[in-house]
Amino acid sequence: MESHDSVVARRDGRIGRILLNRPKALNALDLAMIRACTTALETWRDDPHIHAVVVEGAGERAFCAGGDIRAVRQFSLEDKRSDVEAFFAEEYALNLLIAEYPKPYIALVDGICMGGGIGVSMHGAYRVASEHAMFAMPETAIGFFPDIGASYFLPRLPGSIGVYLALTGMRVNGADAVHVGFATHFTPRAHIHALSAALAAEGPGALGRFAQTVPAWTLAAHHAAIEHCFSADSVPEIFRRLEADGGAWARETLNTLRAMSPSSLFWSFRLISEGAHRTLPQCLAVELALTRTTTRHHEFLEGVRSMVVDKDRQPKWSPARIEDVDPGAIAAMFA
Ligand code: QUE
Repeated sequence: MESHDSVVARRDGRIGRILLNRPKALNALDLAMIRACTTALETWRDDPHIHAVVVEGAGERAFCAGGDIRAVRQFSLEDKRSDVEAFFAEEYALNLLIAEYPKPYIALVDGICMGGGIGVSMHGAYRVASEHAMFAMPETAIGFFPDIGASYFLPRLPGSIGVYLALTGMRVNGADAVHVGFATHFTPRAHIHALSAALAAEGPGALGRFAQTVPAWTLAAHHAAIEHCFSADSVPEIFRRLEADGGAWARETLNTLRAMSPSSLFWSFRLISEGAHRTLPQCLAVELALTRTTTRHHEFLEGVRSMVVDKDRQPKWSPARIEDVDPGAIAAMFA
């Protein structure tokens, strides 16, 4: 089996193992890693000795913190459009390969799992979360949008939780991940290593034996408010409902939303609303088309600069207020 520094792919007993191995970058996916994962999955698809695939992240902090969005911004600034296109086209093709994979694909998420990391876990049959798991789709904070097939799976999470998670970028802990549907099993970190070994020896049957009862949903107290506010049919109406609520949770949520790119809130809301009626391949195609307009947009260049490159965390959005977002400019992003 081919083996790269940043991805270690190897056979182990009855399974194929993929280790995302760039811990200093929180295992964020670059194009070489995407290609290595794709090659491993294609090699194992028709190998009768491989009964399942297990994916893990190296180090204690992250499963995978996302895609290499810093490189994408640099390509875009240098007008290297074919490099931008290759990154997203191959990343989304990997997401679809995982979704359609004929063998159980099992992600062991024992740390940060955001954006592209959710793309290489959520589409698999099984996602095991530990108490150190932290799931989030934080793209509205960088002027982008929830991609990697999120426009397919977010509108299919219970109620309006997917819209809430997409617009606020709210972090979801390992137990809550099972409640909202990011994860299928909850297994504490102390047992993840034994689970991983058992998967190689027995296959996916080991999952149930290591799964523990999920602790209570921390957002239960706000469930009704989330459903009321985020089932609105537009971003301004979501803001109006949160303002009308007036409680501490609603004010906190408004503050979170006001820090996000207003334009990004609009195009993300539209994408997710429409995704409810599309297949996964359709969603990925629409997302790929949206990368062509968003990655050139001021909001993406400024958002990645502020949150990932310079880390000043003070992005200067333009327009800066949702009241000033031009619906025609949002519609043009999808054209
Ligand atoms: C919002 C995001 C991302 C982010 C930070 C945000 C994102 C992403 C990364 C990231 C993390 C580690 C890396 C890297 C990129 O950060 O999508 O290259 O090494 O991929 O506030 O959406």
